[in-house]
Amino acid sequence: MSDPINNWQPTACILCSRNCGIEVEVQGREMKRIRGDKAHPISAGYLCQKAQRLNYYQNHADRLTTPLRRTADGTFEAISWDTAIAEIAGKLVALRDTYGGESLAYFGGGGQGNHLAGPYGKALRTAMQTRNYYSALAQEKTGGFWVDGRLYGRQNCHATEDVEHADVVVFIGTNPWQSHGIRNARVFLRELHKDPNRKMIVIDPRRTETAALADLHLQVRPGTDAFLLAAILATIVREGAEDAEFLASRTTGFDAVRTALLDVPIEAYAKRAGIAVEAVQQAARWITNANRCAVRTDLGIEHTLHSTLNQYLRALLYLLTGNFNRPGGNVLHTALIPLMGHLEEGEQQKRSAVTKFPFITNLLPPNILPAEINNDDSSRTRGLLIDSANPLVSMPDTQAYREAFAKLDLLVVIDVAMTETAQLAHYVLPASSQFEKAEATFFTMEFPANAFHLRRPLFEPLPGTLTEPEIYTRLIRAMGALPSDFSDLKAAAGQGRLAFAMAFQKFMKQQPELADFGPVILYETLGPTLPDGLAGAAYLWATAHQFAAKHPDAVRRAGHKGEGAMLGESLFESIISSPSGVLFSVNEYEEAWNFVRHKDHRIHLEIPEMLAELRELCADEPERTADYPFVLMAGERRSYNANTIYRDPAWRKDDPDGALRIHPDDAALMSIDNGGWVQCESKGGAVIARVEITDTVLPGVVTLPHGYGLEYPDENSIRKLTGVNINELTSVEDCDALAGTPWHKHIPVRLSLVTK
Ligand SMILES: Nc1nc2c(c(=O)[nH]1)N[C@H]1C(S)=C(S)[C@@H](COP(=O)(O)OP(=O)(O)OC[C@H]3O[C@@H](n4cnc5c(=O)[nH]c(N)nc54)[C@H](O)[C@@H]3O)O[C@H]1N2
Ligand SMILES: Nc1nc2c(c(=O)[nH]1)N[C@H]1C(S)=C(S)[C@@H](COP(=O)(O)OP(=O)(O)OC[C@H]3O[C@@H](n4cnc5c(=O)[nH]c(N)nc54)[C@H](O)[C@@H]3O)O[C@H]1N2
Ligand code: SF4
Ligand SMILES: [Mo]
Repeated sequence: MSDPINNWQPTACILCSRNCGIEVEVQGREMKRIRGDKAHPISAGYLCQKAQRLNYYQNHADRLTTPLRRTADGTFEAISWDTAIAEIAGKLVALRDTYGGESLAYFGGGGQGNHLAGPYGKALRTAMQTRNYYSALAQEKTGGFWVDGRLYGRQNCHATEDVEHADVVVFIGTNPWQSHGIRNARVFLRELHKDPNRKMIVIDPRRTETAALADLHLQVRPGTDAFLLAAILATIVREGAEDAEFLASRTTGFDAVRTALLDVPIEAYAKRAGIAVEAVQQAARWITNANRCAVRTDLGIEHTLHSTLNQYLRALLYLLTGNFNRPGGNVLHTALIPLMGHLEEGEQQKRSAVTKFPFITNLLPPNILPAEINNDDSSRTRGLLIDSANPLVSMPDTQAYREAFAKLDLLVVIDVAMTETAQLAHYVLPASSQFEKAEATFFTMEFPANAFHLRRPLFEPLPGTLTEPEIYTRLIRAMGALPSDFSDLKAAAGQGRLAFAMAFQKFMKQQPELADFGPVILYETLGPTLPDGLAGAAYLWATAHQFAAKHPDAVRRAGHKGEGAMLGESLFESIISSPSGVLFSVNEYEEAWNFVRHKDHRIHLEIPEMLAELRELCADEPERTADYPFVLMAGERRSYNANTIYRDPAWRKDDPDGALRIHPDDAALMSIDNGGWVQCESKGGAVIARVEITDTVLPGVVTLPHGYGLEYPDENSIRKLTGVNINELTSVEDCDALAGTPWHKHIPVRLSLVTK
C-alpha cells in the first residue's frame, strides 16, 4: 500500500519474469530505498539483491532525453518529436509502398518488466503491413511452444509447474537460486532442502547454488540432456512404471512413444551424458514413486543441442508419469493476455521472406534476422523498428548483426538508454522509464490463483521522453492509418464506461478492419478518463471484459463480483485500483483440462518429428575437437547480471568483469592463476576475460555470464566497456533446425593466456 508520509510507493521489480512486488521510497526523482511489498498477491514481500539497485536503472548517465537523428558523419543530432515522428512515419510508409510491407520488421515486445506496449506494437505492425516479428522469446521458448501446440492443440497452451506442492521437484537446466523463475525461489529452495519428506533432483553440468541443495545432482555433460532424458524415460517404460490409467484416459499416441523409448540404449546414452546408470535409475524411480512430481526447466535445455527435442522429452517426463493438471504437477494455466499466439502448421504456414524459416506462434527467431537483411534478394528486410531490446549485445553473433544493420535503409530504436543497438540507428526515440508510466508484464503463469499487476508511475516522465503508447499512437497516426479523431467515442467516454461500452461496440462493429488498432483507439478515447497516469492501460478494459466472459467462474472465485458485462467491469475496476496487483482467476484443477485444446481434450503424445530426432540420436557424437577443446556455456545467470537492463557498472557489488569460470585441473594444465586473463576464442570471434577458478564447473567446460560487454561513460564522459559481450563468440548458424533457438550453452572454444 502506498504510504504518503514516508512516500513509499508500490510498484514491481523489472529484472526477471517474477516481477516481485516492491515498495519504493521516492525522494524527488530518486528511488531511495526499496523493500518487498507484502501486499503483492504472489511475491508477498519477497525480493532478491538485484532489486535493491533499481535506482541504477532509473537514474544514470545513458538515459535518453531527446529524439536523435543520425547525421552524414555518423554522429547524432537532437531533433524535435514532431520532426522525428513525421520523418520515421514517412520513411516507413515509403518503404512499405515501394517494396511491400514485408520489407519491414519489428523487434521487441520482450523485456522483463514492460509488456504494456505489446498490443500497440501489433497495431504498428498492422500499419506497417508486416508480420515480421522478432523477439527474445523466440530465442528461448518457441521450441517449447511448438511442442505444446502438438501436445495440447494450441501453441499458447502453456504448462506451469506447481513445485510448491510437489514431493519430488526436478530442475533441468535452470538455476532458480540465481535466475528465480519460480515463486520466491530462495525461500522455497531452502525449505525444500530442509524437508526430509521431499526430494530435489537437479540436472545441470555445473554444481550451481541450486544443485548444491539437491538430493540428487546429475552433473550432465553439456548438450547431452536428450540422451539423459531419453535414458530416464526409457527406464520408466522398461520398468512399466508409467501411469497407465492416466495415459489411457487422458492421452493418445503412447504406443508410438513407448516403442521409440524401448529402443533407447540406456547404458550407452547414460555414458554419453556422463551419468552412471544407477543414478539414471535412481532419478527414474524417485520420479515414478512420487505422489506429486513437478518439472521446471529453462535455458540449460533450450540454449543447447537438441533444444526442441529436449523440451518434448521434459514434457514426457511429467506426462508419462501422470503428473499433469493435478496438484504438485505441471499444470496448464490461464493468462490475462497470452504472451504468444497460436499458428496452424501446414502448407499455408507463414515463413520468413528470405530464409523461408517458419514462424512459430507469431514469432521469427532472432538467429535468422541478419540473413533476412544482409542479402541482395528483392524481398529482403529494409526497415527495422526495435523497441526495448538490445540485439547488438543480446542476440547471437554481434558481428553478423553489425554488418546487417549497416545495410538497413531505416533502423529505428525506442529505448530508455543509449544502447549499443541505438548507436547504430538512424533514429533513436527516448522512452519514459518503467517507473515513469503505467506498466505491466504478461508473465501471468500461476495456477490455481493467477495474478496481474498494473503498476502506476512513480515519477513524471523524464523531460524529453514519451511513453510507448504515445509514441506508437503518434507514429500510427502519422502513417495515416487511423481514419478519424474518434470524437463520438471520446464524448461517450465522458459519460461513463457503460455509455462508452455501447458506443465502442457499435464503432467496432461498423469498422471491423480497425480491430488491430483497438489499443490505440482505447488509449485516445477511454485513456484520458482513467486515473493515476493509467491512460496507456486503457485497452485492459477490453481485455478484462473478454477474460471475464470466457472464465466467469474463475474470475468470481478471484473475488470479483457481477453478472455478464458487470463482471468484466468489476475485474477492470480492480485492476486499475489495486496498485500492488490483484488476483484475476482462481481455477479448480479439473478446469485445467478445458485448457487442452484438441477436440478430444486429450494430450496427443506422438510427435513424429520428435520421435524421428530421438531415433536419430547417436551416442558416438564427438563432443569436442582438438581445435576447440573447451565447451563454453555462454550466458550464466549470476548475482550481478540482469540481461542488459542495468548499464551503469557501479550497480554490481562483485564480479566486476563477469569472470570466466574454469575447473582447477584445466587451470593447472594451462598455468592460469585465479584472477588472471585469458583469450577465449570460438570459430566466430575472440574475447579477453578474467579467470575464476572453481570446481563447480566440469573439466573441459568454461562459463561466462551474459549482460556484460556494455559501454558506459566514465567521469570524463569517455565510453568504457565493462566485461565481455559473449555474443561476439556466438554464431547465427548454430541453432535448432526447427525453432532457431541458439546453442549458447554449447560453444566450442579454445583458451590462451594473455597478460593485461
Ligand atoms: N540473476 C539473473 N537472473 C535472471 C536473468 C539475469 O540476467 N540475471 N535473466 C532472466 C532471464 S531473461 C531468463 S530466460 C532466465 C534464465 O534462467 P536459467 O535458465 O535458470 O539461467 P542460466 O544460468 O542461463 O541457465 C541455467 C542453467 O543451465 C545450465 N546448463 C548449461 N548447459 C546445460 C546443459 O547442457 N544441460 C543442462 N541440463 N543444463 C545446462 C547452467 O549451468 C545453468 O546453471 O533467468 C532470468 N533471471
Ligand atoms: N549468449 C547469450 N545471449 C543471451 C542470453 C544468454 O544466456 N546467452 N540470454 C538471452 C535471453 S534469455 C534474453 S531474454 C535476452 C534479453 O535480451 P533483450 O531482449 O535485448 O533484453 P534486455 O537485455 O532485457 O534489454 C532490454 C532493453 O530494453 C530497454 N528498456 C528498459 N526499459 C525500457 C522501457 O521502459 N522502454 C523501452 N522502450 N526500453 C526499455 C533497456 O535499456 C535495454 O536496452 O538476452 C539473450 N541473450
Ligand atoms: S526475483 Fe529478484 S530480480 Fe526477479 S523480480 Fe524478484 S526481486 Fe526482481
Ligand atoms: Mo530470457
